This record gives sequence, structure tokens and C-alpha cells, in this order.
Amino acid sequence: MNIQWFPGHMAKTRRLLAENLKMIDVVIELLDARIPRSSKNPEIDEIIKDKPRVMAFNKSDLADDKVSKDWQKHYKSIGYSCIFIDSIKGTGINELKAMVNDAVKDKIDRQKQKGYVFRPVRTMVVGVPNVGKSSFINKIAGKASAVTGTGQE
Ligand SMILES: Nc1nc2c(ncn2[C@@H]2O[C@H](COP(=O)(O)OP(=O)(O)OP(=O)(O)O)[C@@H](O)[C@H]2O)c(=O)[nH]1
Ligand SMILES: [Mg+2]
Repeated sequence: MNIQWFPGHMAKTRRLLAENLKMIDVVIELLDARIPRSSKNPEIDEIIKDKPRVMAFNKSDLADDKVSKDWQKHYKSIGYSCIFIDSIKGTGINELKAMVNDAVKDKIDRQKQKGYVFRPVRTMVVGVPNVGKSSFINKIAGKASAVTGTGQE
């Protein structure tokens, strides 16, 4: 018997990620501030390759500040731009926007030199289930655009 272990929805998500990546300037990788390493999907690195990326550690309100500082130091030391955020209260969201703009600055400048008119920066938010993607999108968009979990599921 041939057992198909890789669930169809995962294969589909991977394909959608790869396809849509072409249109994207920066990937925002959402992680859980309490479990930065284990909330990471290692496949993301393979898929997004050298696309500019900002790591955002969400639910920082639930994490230990001292431990978070150590994680931030660690990720910065290996070359990632990362920030701790709270998608409910909005802590860190403005800094994150600045980091996203910073990550695309060179590309936008090059396009301006070529005569392209200004266009909005396009980002993709990725993260494991329940990490707070919908809450984050609602906060950064300034309106309810995505349905969030109730915390009961
Ligand atoms: N304390 C706290 N709770 C948060 C934060 N961000 C999200 N949550 C809560 O975490 C739960 C999941 O949030 P969602 O925004 O639905 O997460 P999601 O990643 O969109 O989940 P899926 O779409 O199911 O993958 C909800 O109960 C949110 O209220 C945060 O920064 N701090
Ligand atoms: Mg969601």
C-alpha cells in the first residue's frame, strides 16, 4: 500500500506561495515570540530563498522580555531583521512598517531611476496556524480585513 503522508493542503499552500512570490517585494514571516524557533516552518526558507524578509515575533506580550531580547540579539547576529510585536495592542507595528520600507528601499530607488512611478509595497504574510496572521493583517491594515481565531479552536 502506498501511503501519501504529505497532506494535499500543504502541497497546495507551497505551490501558491511559490507562485505568488513573484509579485511580492518583502515577506513578513510571523513567528510566535514565546517559541521563536519551533514556530518556524523550515520550508519557508527554501521557498522564499533570497527574497527580502522581515521576521516578526508576534504575541510578544505573552513572552518573557529578557528571553525575547536574547532571541532578537541572536537573529540579528546571523543577519535577519527582526522585531517583537503585539498584533492586538499594535506594539511594534510602526517599527515593522519602517523595516519593511527599509528592506525595499534599494529596489524602489532603482525602479524610480528607471522612470517607474510610485507603487505600493507588496508584502506576503506567512506563518504557522494560529500564530496571529489575521490579527496582524487587521492591525497593519487599520481595519478588519481577515477573520481571526476566537481562541476556542
Ligand atoms: N496575546 C496576544 N494574542 C494574539 C496576538 N495576535 C493574535 N493573538 C490571538 O491569537 C489567536 C489566533 O490569532 P489569528 O489572528 O486568528 O491567527 P492566524 O495565524 O490567522 O490563525 P489561522 O488563520 O487559523 O492560521 C487569536 O485568539 C488572537 O486573538 C498577540 O500579539 N498577542
Ligand atoms: Mg487567519
